[in-house]
Amino acid sequence: MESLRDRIVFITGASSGIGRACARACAREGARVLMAARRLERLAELGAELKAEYRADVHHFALDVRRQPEVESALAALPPGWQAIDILVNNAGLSRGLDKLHEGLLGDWEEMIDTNVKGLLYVSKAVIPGMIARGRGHVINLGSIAGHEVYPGGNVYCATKAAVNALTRALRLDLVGTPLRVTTVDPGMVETEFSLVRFHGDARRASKVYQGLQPLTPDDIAEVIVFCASRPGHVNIGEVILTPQAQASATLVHRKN
Ligand code: NDP
Ligand code: 8X3
Repeated sequence: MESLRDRIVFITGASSGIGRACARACAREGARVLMAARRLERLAELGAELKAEYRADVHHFALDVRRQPEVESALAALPPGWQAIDILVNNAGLSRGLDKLHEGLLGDWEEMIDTNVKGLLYVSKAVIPGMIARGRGHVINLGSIAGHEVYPGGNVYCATKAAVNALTRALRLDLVGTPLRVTTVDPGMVETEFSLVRFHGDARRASKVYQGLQPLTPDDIAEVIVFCASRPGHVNIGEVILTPQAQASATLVHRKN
């Protein structure tokens, strides 16, 4: 195992769910944690917690990954001590709606494609050249089992996560000959704000998604991310798929009652 101590880990979407748990786990491991999301007040709160609990070195800034100029300028404007990012966790992402394709909302499609695909590309492009120049770096993308299988109503979300899968594999090819590593972590059902966002704030519908089974927790995913990031430099974990024990596929889930 290689220590994450003093490594700079940049996590997009650190204001909630998996990103938030990842920030916490990295801080616990002694990493320096750089956090971005749109909800600044949540990042400030989390940063204060991590400082108090782990005496962590943290820095946060507001970022909408869909805005390319903003992504570029925010990363270029990082304080000098925060620019040498070692590990990029491309976590910011969302689903919107579960409609049949021919009934889907254009706004939902745009938001998913702009965030999950284009946002991931914009952030990657802003960070990876520095990693190459410094001769070290690890890109960890949050994919999904939705990138491996489709399910009814998943259409555009699944397509964005299939794109994340393709981009992860393509990036690994493009970086061959450099010391950089590229990983995709692809969970099944994780209880976060994901379903609340998918159903546009309908909490009752969101809670039904996890009824009758024990879903993964954000901490479960964060531990996998820490594991991938802390392998010795010659080890590249390409892809990790993890689901709740009761979930056999994107469409086959065993629920009690
Ligand atoms: P949450 O809704 O809890 O968290 C999503 C995070 O993404 C938030 O911090 C949100 O921050 C951020 N985000 C969304 N849009 C943007 C944006 N335009 N710019 C910057 N940040 C943004 O969901 P999860 O933690 O579950 O999701 C994290 C990742 O994990 C996503 O990529 C998701 O697709 C993936 N995933 C989730 C699974 C699940 O079952 N929960 C399973 C498989 C993969 P803010 O709103 O403050 O900007
Ligand atoms: C989230 C998992 O199955 O709800 O990516 O699409 S799923």
